[in-house]
Amino acid sequence: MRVVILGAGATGSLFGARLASAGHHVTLVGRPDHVHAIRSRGLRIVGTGPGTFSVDVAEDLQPARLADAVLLTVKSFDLAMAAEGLARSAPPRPTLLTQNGLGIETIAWGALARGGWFAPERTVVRAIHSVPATWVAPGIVRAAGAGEVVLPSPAAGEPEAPPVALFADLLRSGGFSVRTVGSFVEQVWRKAMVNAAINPVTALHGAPNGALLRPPLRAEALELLREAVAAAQADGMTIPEREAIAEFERIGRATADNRSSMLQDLERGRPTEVDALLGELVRRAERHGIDLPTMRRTISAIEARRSSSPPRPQG
Ligand code: KPL
Repeated sequence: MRVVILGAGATGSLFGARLASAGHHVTLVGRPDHVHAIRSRGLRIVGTGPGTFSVDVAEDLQPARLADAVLLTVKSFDLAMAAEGLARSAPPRPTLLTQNGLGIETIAWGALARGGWFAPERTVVRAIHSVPATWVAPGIVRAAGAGEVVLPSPAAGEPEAPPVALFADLLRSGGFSVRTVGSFVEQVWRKAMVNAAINPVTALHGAPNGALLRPPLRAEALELLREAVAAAQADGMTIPEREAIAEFERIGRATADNRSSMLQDLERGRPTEVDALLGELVRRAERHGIDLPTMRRTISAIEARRSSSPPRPQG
């Protein structure tokens, strides 16, 4: 299959390497330094499933015109721009979204429609994933375990349903563990809650995900998780606190050696997903008259940290 991956950061590159090793023709669309490194030395994966993989690279969206499938793996804050650019460059293609956060598909549908795709909800599939990937340097990404991809159950007998089976088969062929669930919206909430607890605490303390399973950081993460449970409940998504904690522990263990995406963003002096994750929860809670003070403080702390650390050279 011809697969184009739009957003060749750590996650997109790891997906690309795994799919290339399964024999797919992969093109990574990314930043110039990464593209040049891969062009000259191949894409190197260290850690779990190491090797050097042969993928095509591009700095523009031309390859998407002939793609059988597109993985849109940019961060949530770049999603609207990337999706609109995709739709302006290529006819509708089966497209997978991998971003963290709530309401991601609505952002993508709107942007794809602005770019000219008709009824993008028929071609776009959203994934929730915990595939642990860390950026090492241009051309090099570390995989720290297997992780999991969750997709919505394919809608049986609906001719215009999005192409879930295509992505489930594609990802499984690359060795990913894929689960399809009927209660996908609830899964999105569960993952958003876990991200709201893990990402900022690891980012502020420079700690790997596994450090949050033990004192003293566990208490800090659980305070955020409790506020996320309150936001979910206010928004009509009843997820008991003990289930949220069990999910936090499950993902924390599965990605124990990983550095969260927010920690990596801060370390690289890049924008973070703090608004898409914590900001969105605060706004949703506020609509129901509920204040989330720990989240508000944490957002300020992340923003302060980001503005005090000058952007580092990319790599
Ligand atoms: O989604 C993640 C992220 O870092 O954004 C987890 C699952 C926490 C893995 O690090």
